[in-house]
Amino acid sequence: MFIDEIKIYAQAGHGGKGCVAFHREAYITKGGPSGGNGGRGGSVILQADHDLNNLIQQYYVPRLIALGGEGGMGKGMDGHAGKDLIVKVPCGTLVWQLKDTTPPIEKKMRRDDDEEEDEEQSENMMLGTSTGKRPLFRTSQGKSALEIDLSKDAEDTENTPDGIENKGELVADLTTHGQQFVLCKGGRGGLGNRNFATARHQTPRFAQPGEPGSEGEYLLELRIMAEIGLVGYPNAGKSTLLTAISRARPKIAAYPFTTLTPQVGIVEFLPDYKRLTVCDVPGLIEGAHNNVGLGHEFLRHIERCKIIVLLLDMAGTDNRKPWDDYKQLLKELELYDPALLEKDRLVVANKMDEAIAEENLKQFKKKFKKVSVLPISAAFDQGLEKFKLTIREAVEAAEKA
Ligand SMILES: Nc1nc2c(ncn2[C@@H]2O[C@H](COP(=O)(O)OP(=O)(O)OP(=O)(O)O)[C@@H](O)[C@H]2O)c(=O)[nH]1
Ligand SMILES: [Mg+2]
Repeated sequence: MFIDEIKIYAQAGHGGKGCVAFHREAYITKGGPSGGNGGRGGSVILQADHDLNNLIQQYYVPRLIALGGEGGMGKGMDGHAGKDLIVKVPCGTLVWQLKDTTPPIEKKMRRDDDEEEDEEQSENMMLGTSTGKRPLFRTSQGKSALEIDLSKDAEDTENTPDGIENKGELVADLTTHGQQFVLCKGGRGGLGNRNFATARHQTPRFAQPGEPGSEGEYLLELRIMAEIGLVGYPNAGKSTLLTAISRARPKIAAYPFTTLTPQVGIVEFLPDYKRLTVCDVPGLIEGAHNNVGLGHEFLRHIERCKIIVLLLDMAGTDNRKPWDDYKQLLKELELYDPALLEKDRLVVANKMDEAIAEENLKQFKKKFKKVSVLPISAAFDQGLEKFKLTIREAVEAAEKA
């Protein structure tokens, strides 16, 4: 299963409470306050990891809850801090905050304030209109029912920033291996009573409670970090090309939509061992923006690519025309995000081993005189060295720009 978007709930640990205690020891009278501090709560931390390629772990464990801190103890002993919960996510994960992380206690206090204001307002309303908040019963055909204004509820639910449709606010983008982001910070531990002893108040019989940790709902979205994105119609040979130039082994077959999830391969260049990552996304077809085929869903994975390779089937399998495919692919990319067309593009003609391909390529060049096309045959290893060199040069040029 490939998961690239998942909603999670995270809650940091509560701080431990401070202790009220007094020192007791033989021959020491009035030993004074000795309550230790509570430990801080554990935080929920996201850490980017290049060994992961999707968010499947969060699919199985969508509630990330860190441990609380221990309370303080007598004899001046501080409580243990709660252990941080470090959650590994793939590089390229974006974190969207769906709900605020205000500690529940603050929320409650705010809510109480609001309620007081509401009560004042409703009193005014009651004075203004006689019906006020009185329930209204309607009778029809001998039956009576309470009238409820549903339109108000509908407005409320429309405005709430909930659900995956509304992504909320972007709070982090984890791109490099080892990068950490504190999703929810653990609550502070409370101070024990020994902190409150003063010359005038030598026996404080109070201590602080720990503070609650922050919590919230988040949406994790994976946008794969690859330098090159392979885009093409189904059966164009994207997976065959990826297999030929890297050690990735995606499934290859002569039917459309063989590849159902994005696949990443690493191309290694000798003699300097430079590495480039290539991402093969499931095929696009006409109307993908209307969710035809696998739709636009996987195009998010080429958003971060430096180069987009448009792979065309020059043999025109399934009676398709390469020039129509080319136009359609550009149109679908534009419909997804016009910024994709501003990226550097490389047009590659595949299946040049087939008889009809030469003729099609000539016609294609006639129709698009300004577009330079690189002919290859992925299945027969033709033109692949040139392809690898071209993508390397293009990536280096894009990096310099
Ligand atoms: N003759 C010829 N056939 C090829 C070439 N490259 C790929 N094919 C064939 O085209 C078919 C589809 O190849 P895939 O690599 O699965 O195509 P894809 O673009 O990944 O397709 P989807 O995953 O369905 O989007 C397979 O039967 C391949 O053997 C080529 O250079 N020449
Ligand atoms: Mg494929």
